Amino acid sequence: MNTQVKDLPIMDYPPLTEDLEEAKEHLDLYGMALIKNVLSTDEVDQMDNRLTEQFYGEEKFKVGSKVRGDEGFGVESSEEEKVSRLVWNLINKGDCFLKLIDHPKILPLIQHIIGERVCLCSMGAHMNGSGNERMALHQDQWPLVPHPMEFPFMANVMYLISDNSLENGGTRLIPGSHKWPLLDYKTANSEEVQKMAVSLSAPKGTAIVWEGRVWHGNGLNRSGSIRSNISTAFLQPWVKPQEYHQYSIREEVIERLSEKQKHILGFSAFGTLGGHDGSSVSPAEFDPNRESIGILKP
Ligand SMILES: O=C(O)CCC(=O)C(=O)O
Repeated sequence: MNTQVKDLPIMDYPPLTEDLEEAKEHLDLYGMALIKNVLSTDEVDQMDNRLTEQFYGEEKFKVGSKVRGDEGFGVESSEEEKVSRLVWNLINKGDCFLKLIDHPKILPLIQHIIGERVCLCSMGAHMNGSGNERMALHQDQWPLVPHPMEFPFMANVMYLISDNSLENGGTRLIPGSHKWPLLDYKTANSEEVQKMAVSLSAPKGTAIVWEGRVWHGNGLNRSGSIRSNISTAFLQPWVKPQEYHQYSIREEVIERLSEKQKHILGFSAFGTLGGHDGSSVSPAEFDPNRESIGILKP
C-alpha cells in the first residue's frame, strides 16, 4: 500500500443522534453527523411520491440528467445503462421541498460548519437505480474553486428518502477525511481508499450532514429498486452557487418563499456583496434597465 495512503487516519461512522449539540461534536470530530428523524414519515412519503412522479415525468419528456454513475472516470455508458437520475433544482419541483432551504434542525448545523451567513448551492435528488456504477470519490468543495482551501466553506446535507443500506448503495463517506492532507483524484480513487468508503445503513428520514472536505461518493445499488436521497448543499456567500437561483426559480415559486429563504437563495445582498451601484439593494426586484445608473452628463 502506498505510504501516503497507509498513514491516513480512518474512523467508523458516528452513531445516529437526535441531539443537535452532540451532532455538532460529531461534525468537529468526524467531519460528518447522522441526525435521526429529521423528516417525519408523512414528509418522507410526500417527497418520495413527488420524486417518483418527477423521475418518470422527466423520463417521458426526455429532460433532466440520466447517469450510470461512473461518468466522472471518463467512461461512456449506453442509454440503457443510465439507470440513475439526478433530479436538479427541486425548488421548482414541489412545495414539499421548500422546507429544506432552512430546515430548523439542520440550518444550525450548517452554520456551525461554515458560519452564520449561508447561501444555497443547489438542491437535487440522487435517484440511484439498481445496476448503477460507483461515482468517483470526491470532496464537494474542491475543485469547485481554483485553489484548495484548508477550511470548510461548503457543507452538504443528504436527506434519506429511502432507507440506505449496503444492498441499495447507501452513500459512502470516509469519516475523519476532512483532516486529511490534500489528495489527488488518482490516489483518492485507488482501491485502498475506495475500501475505506463503505455504504452507510440508516433509516429514511435521517439527514447526513458533512463538511465540504469529506471524501465521499455513492454506493452500488443492486437491490432492484431506486434509492433516493436529496442533496441540499450550502456555501459561504462569497462562492458562486451551482444553481443560479435568481435566474432559475419560477415566478410562481418565488411568491411562496419567505424572506429568510430568499436571503439563503441569494435574493438579497450579503454585506457589501451582491448589491448594485455600491449599495446593498436586493437584486431580486431590481430592473437594471430602469434602476442601474448609466452614462450621465451635467
Ligand atoms: O448519491 C449518493 O449517495 C452520493 C451523492 C454525492 O456524492 C454528492 O451529492 O456529492
